[in-house]
Amino acid sequence: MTDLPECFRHLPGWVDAPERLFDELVEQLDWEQNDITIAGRTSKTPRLTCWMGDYAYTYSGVRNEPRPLPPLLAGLQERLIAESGAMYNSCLANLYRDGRDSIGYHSDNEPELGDRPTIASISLGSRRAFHVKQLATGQRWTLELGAGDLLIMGDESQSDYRHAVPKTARPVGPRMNLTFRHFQV
Ligand SMILES: O=C(O)CCC(=O)C(=O)O
Repeated sequence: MTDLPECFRHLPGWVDAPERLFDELVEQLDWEQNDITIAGRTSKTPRLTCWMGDYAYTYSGVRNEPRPLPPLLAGLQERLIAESGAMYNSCLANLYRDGRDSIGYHSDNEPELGDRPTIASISLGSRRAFHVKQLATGQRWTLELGAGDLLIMGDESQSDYRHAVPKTARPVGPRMNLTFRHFQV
């Protein structure tokens, strides 16, 4: 397997006590399951989500009203700003309840994120495969993201690549992902 493109930086085990953070966030966040409309077809998102920050966020035809960022995540956001040198003011949390939950190939390229956004993505809970595809060549990479891992996606990661967490038939427990973003209005 060739190394990931440089605009994806994987830092395994970056979060201290990831199990405790997972348990606290499962309890504390206001999880919801949205309807999404893609190509005129409406269905339930195959995962639970919680959008936090100061601004509403519209993607896949859904307007997400923001919840406040809990103190637990505000501290983490400060550490991520120091680690990556990028700004963050919002967080999208995803909860994959089991292997049937997933996110299809996409990029985080909403206009409010600006050109060449840097996204800091933290994984908690069960290990899952993370797929990356280069648009120009179709080349693909697979990365295993485990509890406490940080993935920083910067530079051309959102313009030239797509990423996904596919469904798996393997018996897996719940996984949470926190993607910190800088929302500009
Ligand atoms: O769960 C992940 O690792 C990725 C989540 C993601 O791609 C997103 O929220 O846009």
